[in-house]
Amino acid sequence: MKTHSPTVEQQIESLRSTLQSHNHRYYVLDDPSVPDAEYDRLFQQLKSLEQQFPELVVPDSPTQRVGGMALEGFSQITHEMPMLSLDNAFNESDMQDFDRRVHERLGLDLDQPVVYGCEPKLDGIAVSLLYRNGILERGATRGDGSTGEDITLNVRTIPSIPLRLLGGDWPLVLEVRGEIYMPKQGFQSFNERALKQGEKPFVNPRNAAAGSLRQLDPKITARRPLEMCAYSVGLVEQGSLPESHTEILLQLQQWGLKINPEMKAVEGVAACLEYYLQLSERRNQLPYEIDGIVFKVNDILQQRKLGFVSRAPRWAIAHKFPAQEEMTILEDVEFQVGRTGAVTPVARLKPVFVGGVTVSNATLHNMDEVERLDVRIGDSVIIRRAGDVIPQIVSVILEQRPVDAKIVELPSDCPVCGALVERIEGEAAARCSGGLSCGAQRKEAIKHYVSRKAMDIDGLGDKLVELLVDNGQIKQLYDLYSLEHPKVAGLERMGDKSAENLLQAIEKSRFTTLPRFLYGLGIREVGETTAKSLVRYFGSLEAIREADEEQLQAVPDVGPIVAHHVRVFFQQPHNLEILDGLIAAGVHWPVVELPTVDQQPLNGKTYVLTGTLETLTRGEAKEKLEQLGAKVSGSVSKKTDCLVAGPGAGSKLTKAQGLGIDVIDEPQLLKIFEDYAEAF
Ligand code: 5U1
Repeated sequence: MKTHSPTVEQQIESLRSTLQSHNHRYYVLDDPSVPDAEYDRLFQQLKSLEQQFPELVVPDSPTQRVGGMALEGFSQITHEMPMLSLDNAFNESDMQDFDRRVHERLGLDLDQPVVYGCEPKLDGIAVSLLYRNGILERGATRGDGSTGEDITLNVRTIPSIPLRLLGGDWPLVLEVRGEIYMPKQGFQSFNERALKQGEKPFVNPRNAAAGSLRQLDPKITARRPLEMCAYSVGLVEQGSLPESHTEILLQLQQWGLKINPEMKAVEGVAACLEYYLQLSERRNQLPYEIDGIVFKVNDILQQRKLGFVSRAPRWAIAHKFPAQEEMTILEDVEFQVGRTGAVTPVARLKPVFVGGVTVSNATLHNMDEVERLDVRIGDSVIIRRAGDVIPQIVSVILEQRPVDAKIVELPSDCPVCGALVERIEGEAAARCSGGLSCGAQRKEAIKHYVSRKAMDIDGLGDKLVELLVDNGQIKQLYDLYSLEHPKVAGLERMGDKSAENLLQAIEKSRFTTLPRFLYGLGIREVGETTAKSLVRYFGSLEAIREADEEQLQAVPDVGPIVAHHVRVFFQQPHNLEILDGLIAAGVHWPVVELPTVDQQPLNGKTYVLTGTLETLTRGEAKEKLEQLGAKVSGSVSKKTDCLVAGPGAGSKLTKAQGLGIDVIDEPQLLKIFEDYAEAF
């Protein structure tokens, strides 16, 4: 049979529907079907064909998401069907009342359970998307419910919003309603980038979504990590939809829209309350912010019978979670001194109930943050407490600033020891210059030294350290090892047995490992991993102590800043005196045997790196592999033992597969590093 090559129109159409389907799998179903590189290749093919045949470009082509000029302003649109809001329930009894009202209006007995559709209430911006003949025609904000703003150009840039619906059989006119939001991860990365570039970060993901949609230039919106989740329909013409709310959402999903994966139908109000409890426990693990659960009578006929009251339907309710943001007054700012001398401003607040607990303190991080927030004592502030995160001041209500609001000033002298407080250029933290002569730094240094990952001295908690420093039993770290039983036993809430146990634990800590000891010294920027790397490289404390910054930087993981801090630490006579004191007190460790070349686990193996690595740079991966004895080569050959392939890997991967060479991905490479670190 004779075959015809496809026409340009057919090629273009095929590329469009393939790209649309990949897009749907990636952004809507979170289940990518092809590597990014393949998507990019198809996209470029389509773009190039469209450039050659501009008359074939259509607005719903995947290449046309971002385009056009910035607007002068948004035009107003009228919602053909008003966009409603929801009544709120704040507790179980509000929910029971809602269910009772539903039963009464439907003429049902209370023992006949109503079926409710349940789903999280996303903390974003409500929008309407109008599809005509399956093609996205208009996107609009909710506005006041009757009139909103035309944000079509901006919604078109959001990858989880289909420009044309999938499948067929859609109504001629279909208005989809839902929430545009910024997932937590995207919000965090966006703010980190903004802060790095000296720009103002967003206060929360909701404001970030609102701010992003309010952009007059769609190119800016396109760069924001926004998503859209559908939760209902508005206008529907010439076509029919299923008879229950949850089935309608499943139908929208079939047409390519994203719906919430937590959506489900349950029977009766008790099951609604159970759903609420279960989701509130998982709230902090969800990848997006939610502020409650929405319950809707599932049967559309029952919804019609129930109708509306003012602007809210009688068939739906939002059961809200306790607020994660509240307003309160900043009563004072105090300064705390940490282990490394960092002088940190801490906000003392008028107690306020937020995120399920009463909050009276919040961190202000450093003076840059105080200045960025422009916060003054006496100000009304918004406090946020999400999950177990330390409460934060997110913004100041400037309109409510009292005339006598006091500017927050960094003290010139340390509030604990009186030494000068210094603000070093390029560093966010201000520091007390008192070093270990500062009581606060000494206490923190001891707490760190005895902590689990360092010397692991059981029974020596923070309170006891404070007591021992305050009553003069410990002046320097090494005094730990000359504590006397009667004096310890005489301390508040101690006694003979606890004192004995504590002294035994201290005794036991004399025999440790060099990485633990090094970490326990509390050198700035030297965490557990860096301590291990230093020991693995130099083998002894003497060698680390003598190393200059250049030699230190030869250690994997050690850059100029860490090298500088290590060098400075070992240059301070005071620190050397403490070190020698600890060793004189009997702290010791086994001699570290540096692996000889033939003991290195990857000795003689050749690795090749290709594609993108997500958690490591190429340089870091190479360094670590070399440290394990491997040779890292730039090209694949018969001599290659293993190819590490990240996303976007191309010809090297094909070649390695052809030669039957082992191929691993980044997580497998990390596992090799981890296994070696454990063996160390
Ligand atoms: N999940 C969900 N959020 N939300 C918000 N469903 C839902 N329904 C809403 C609103 C305003 O309104 C209904 C009346 C359609």
